[in-house]
Amino acid sequence: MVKNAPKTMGRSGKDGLPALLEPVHVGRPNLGDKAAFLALAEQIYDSRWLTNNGPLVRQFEQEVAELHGVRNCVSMCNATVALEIASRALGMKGEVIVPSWTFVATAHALSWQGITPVFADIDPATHNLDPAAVRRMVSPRTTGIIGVHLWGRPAPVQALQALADEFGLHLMYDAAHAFGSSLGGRRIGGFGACEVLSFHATKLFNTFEGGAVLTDDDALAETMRLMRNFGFKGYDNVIYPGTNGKMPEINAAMGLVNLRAVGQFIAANQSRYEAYRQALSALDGLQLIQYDPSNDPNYQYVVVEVSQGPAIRDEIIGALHAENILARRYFWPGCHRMLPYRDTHPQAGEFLPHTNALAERVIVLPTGETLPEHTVEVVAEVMRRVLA
Ligand code: T4K
Repeated sequence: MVKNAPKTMGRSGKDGLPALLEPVHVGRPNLGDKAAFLALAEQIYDSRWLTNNGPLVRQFEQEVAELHGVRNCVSMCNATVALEIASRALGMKGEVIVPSWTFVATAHALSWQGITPVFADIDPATHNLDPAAVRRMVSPRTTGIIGVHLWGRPAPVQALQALADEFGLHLMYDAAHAFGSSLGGRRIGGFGACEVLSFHATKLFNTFEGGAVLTDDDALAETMRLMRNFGFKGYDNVIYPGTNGKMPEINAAMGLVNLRAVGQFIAANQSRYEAYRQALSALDGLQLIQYDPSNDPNYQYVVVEVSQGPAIRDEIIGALHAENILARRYFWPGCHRMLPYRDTHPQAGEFLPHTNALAERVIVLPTGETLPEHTVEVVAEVMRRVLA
């Protein structure tokens, strides 16, 4: 918590200090019970079993699989490696269609393996892949689609599945943002051939670093278990050119503790989201993204669109930073305008009008349990000032 933070707003205050004395971040980690974590850390230390499919990893995988109602949870060291392993295990190659409007790891996981990510545009109302845009990008070299449940809001799973079936493509999801979210009562994690979760420190639910692939396909899960452990099938028997994607025990310990607090993390996010919604509702030219409560959103991302365009958006961000509120422009400028894609796909932007437009409008605001209470007021005041 920020201590002794003045209630006065802005640098215009008489002391000239920022409204928050310590920086407030997007992505401050949510933490469960410290004593429970330390007890597990001690257990790991005493047992001298630190990694390589240890008992806590196995327990963690079982609990995550049960929570999501899937047969297999294959834990990994992070979601980027999980995306690499899952796409490789599915047999994706050539071209794979992804949104450009995502964290760059979605695209990098493919290009790292010599697969070409082909960027399809989004639906500006949902920020998720637009199935009609995906259809336009299918070519004879396309082998798959990776949908992203951006901000934890479900991708158009039925339409994407229909496209995958029509063209004979592999379909998987980057569900890095979606822990705890569902679609019509069904948890995200069970769609497509498999789904990848991120347990990075900045996510709703973290294991310090970490990730997992969820799937009902036992054979696919078995292949991914081989791949994450150098291709070893038993002692001395390597049957595949694998990598090292294993989750250590200490990460699983953090996961087991944080699993018990997920409800509390979501409740804290939801109350901050509601506070932002009320505080920003009176401001013209701003639009807070909407969550459908029936989908049990995790409210981990507070995303605002600024209709006046990039100059005002950037002015707001500058003014928030001046008050120690470190708002972000996730995922500006879009993967297609980052290297290497800017060079390898110079024409990509022509197919991405909604991505390009949204990239100039978004602001992501801090939220979560540690958010100092008056941050929302300060944010609203700063925005009112700049918009005026
Ligand atoms: N797919 C999607 C859609 C993703 O969003 C991500 C990750 C991935 C795949 C890949 O998942 P992993 O391989 O990471 O499991 C951050 C995260 O590093 C990244 O995991 C996340 N998405 C992305 C949205 O955000 P940066 O470069 O913006 O992080 P950084 O270092 O600026 O941290 C964000 C803020 O969080 C900082 O202002 C400070 C705060 N923070 C951060 C850490 C690590 C803390 O307070 N404590 C911490 O320990 O990428």
